[in-house]
Amino acid sequence: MNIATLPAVSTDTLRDAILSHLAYSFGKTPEAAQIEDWRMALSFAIRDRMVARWFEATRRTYEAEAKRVYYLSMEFLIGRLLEDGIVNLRLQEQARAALYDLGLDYDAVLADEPDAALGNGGLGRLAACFLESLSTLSCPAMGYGIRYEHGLFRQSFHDGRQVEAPETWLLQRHAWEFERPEARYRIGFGGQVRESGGRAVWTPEEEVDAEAFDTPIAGWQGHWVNTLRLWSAKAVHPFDLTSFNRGDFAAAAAPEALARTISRVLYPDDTTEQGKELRLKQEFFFTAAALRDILRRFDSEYDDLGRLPEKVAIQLNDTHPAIAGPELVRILHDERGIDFDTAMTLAQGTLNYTNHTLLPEALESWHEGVFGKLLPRHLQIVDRIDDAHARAHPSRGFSMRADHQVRMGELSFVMANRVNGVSALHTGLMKETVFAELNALHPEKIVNQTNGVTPRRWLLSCNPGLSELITDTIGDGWVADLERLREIEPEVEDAGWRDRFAAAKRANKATLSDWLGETQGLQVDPEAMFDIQIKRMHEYKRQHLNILEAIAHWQEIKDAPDAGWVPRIKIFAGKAAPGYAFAKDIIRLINDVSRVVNADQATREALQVAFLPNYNVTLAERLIPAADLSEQISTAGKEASGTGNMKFALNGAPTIGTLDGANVEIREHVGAENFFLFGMTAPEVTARREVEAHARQAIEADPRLARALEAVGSGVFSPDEPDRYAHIVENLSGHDYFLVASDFTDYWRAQREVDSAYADRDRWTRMAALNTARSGWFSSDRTIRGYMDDIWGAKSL
Ligand code: 26W
Repeated sequence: MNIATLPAVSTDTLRDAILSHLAYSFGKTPEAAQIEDWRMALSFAIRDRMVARWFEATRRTYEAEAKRVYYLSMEFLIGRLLEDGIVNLRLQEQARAALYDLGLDYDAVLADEPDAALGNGGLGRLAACFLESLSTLSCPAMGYGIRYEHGLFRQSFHDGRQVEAPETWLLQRHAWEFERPEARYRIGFGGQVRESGGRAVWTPEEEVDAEAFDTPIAGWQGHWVNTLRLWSAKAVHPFDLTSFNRGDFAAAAAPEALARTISRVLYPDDTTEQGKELRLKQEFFFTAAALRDILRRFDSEYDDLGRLPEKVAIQLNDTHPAIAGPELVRILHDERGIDFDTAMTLAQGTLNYTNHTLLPEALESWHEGVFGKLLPRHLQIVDRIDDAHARAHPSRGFSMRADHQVRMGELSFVMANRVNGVSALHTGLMKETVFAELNALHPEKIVNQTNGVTPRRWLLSCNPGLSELITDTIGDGWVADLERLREIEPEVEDAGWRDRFAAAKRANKATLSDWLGETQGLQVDPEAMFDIQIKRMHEYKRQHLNILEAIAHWQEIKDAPDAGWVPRIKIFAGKAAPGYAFAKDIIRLINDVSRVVNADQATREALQVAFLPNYNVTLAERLIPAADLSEQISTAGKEASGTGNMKFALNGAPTIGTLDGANVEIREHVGAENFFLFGMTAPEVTARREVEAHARQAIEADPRLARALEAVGSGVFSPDEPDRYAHIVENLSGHDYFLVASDFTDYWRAQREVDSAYADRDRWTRMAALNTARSGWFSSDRTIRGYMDDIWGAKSL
């Protein structure tokens, strides 16, 4: 079968395929079918058209003895897969028409699919975008992760407070996985290590099986299909009949329940490592299973482990799979008999590590007690790795084993061939801060790979209106070569074209307004400016700076209601880690402000505030195309990159932001005149922290800020509990580590510039269109090409 053209699929063919799956795969007649049955039947019909290419990709990779890329990640924030499959196979028209013929609404069938929420935020979504780009670039690759039974918790609000509930995606049938009972590996924990015959022999005391579930990941045009292999934990002996026979049913079921715990639920923390043993168990479980699977495949092709670095590139998505270093050395040395130094060198030639955060509390380090109890042999190997590195670098001043800890950042760095940051600023800060000494010892190791996002999901699929205009203007080559968006730039000078651009945005805003009305009871004027901040809740992301500006804005509107304010709706969405009280209080404050401001008849035409519950990939796809303003307001030096910022720019929403993470590069690409910059730079942030009472000073210098804080502190938004937010005001007037007070005045200034720019519709449309035209570089295809060339040495087939 030649790979060139996909067999054309007509509406009739697809409709018949849906009907046959409905009957033969789900045993349903059209009359009896539920919406889920139709969704599953359509999904199977689409999946069928991926399978041939999947087999082809596997066969060609073996045939070419190609170097393989393995992406190890604790998180894959996939979202929905049906529309992504339809869009990548270019079957929208046929799918929509086929369902229409069957009396079904395309959007309603798609909306029945639950999100695969197997991630917390940026790191997990990046992994999902990377897999799609790896397939689009026909790069032989596999993702390895955990098949959590429960993804990121469902968020709802009770009296404005976040309430968490278990996420239950697997309660509905899942069309996008193939169970692989034959791909099953025994994973051990705990136990003893003893010497025999000059070799260390580890005898685990607890064992669990890792069973594979494969998901096909199709790229653009479905030319190539790679595999995402997720491991599910299964009991070695699932049922204890003896206990059952003596009536102890709980004991009988215990083994199965205990084993399942390992892949039961995603840890909902995205910045603070909890040091929980189960988390380390999860990290070792999927990493060890992945290495087993990788070496089984390698052994099936090659008989010289010396070629491992030549044929295999493993990417560690942050330190979460860092145990891969010691585990690979253990297998090569303890099991395969390769001497320690060679085993270490082979591992170092195969592994690479991406750092996604500089937040000290997010850098994983395990107490040697917890680590040694669970992984006694690995602790010994970490010590030998640390000793070997110390011997090679006697002048070094650090140890990965300081203070009875196992520091996973340093371990990953030492065991990696290449270490990369995720934006130019972040990579620079890595060299100056957390990895300064290691960078000095290994100046060649750290490289930058600025993040990217897949244009298929984040433009073509979620914004068909704008995509159509672009394709009408420059053809559809941009979908696989996003920097071709530059070709629309000359059209921006044409008033007619600008009108079509504005009309596409306007239509998206009308669609969102209808949805906000139907689902949130919000009456929103699509003419108003849609000002959106959507991301995980965290102090460094400064959602509290945003709501403080909203409060000051509201107060100013009340002072001068007829001052010709630009109507604006501030939309927030984002989850807080369940244990992160301050972030949860910011959510509650925003909901309290929203209640008061939206009920204020005098001001509600000019300003509304809304916090949408249960932010996830699908909600992002609904909000971003309708955005006018992208809020990227983190304290400079704290957001490693950001990827939402890229999605907004691509969808024609200018940014108000600081010089942080990839904002710096977005501003360079779109032009300073198309970016609303404010705030201190990273070096200024460091200097400002040294200033005595910096927050108090800022508040005294800005009566607008003082007044807004006063309102929060005195209970204007919590009349039934006036001091509900006293601790937030105290923090922002005192320690204010993230410099909300010090950046407020400039943020206010920038927001007023946004108002005047938005009021000049033609100027705004130009800025918005130029953001789209000049953001092509932020495609994850460009990012993956960088990894292939600079880190993996992998080729497209
Ligand atoms: C141990 C708990 C934990 C879990 C996840 C700590 C840290 C994480 C992630 C590294 C947090 C994360 O998602 N980082 C984000 O990664 C994105 C992709 O590179 C960046 O764009 C964001 O700036 C960064 O915050």
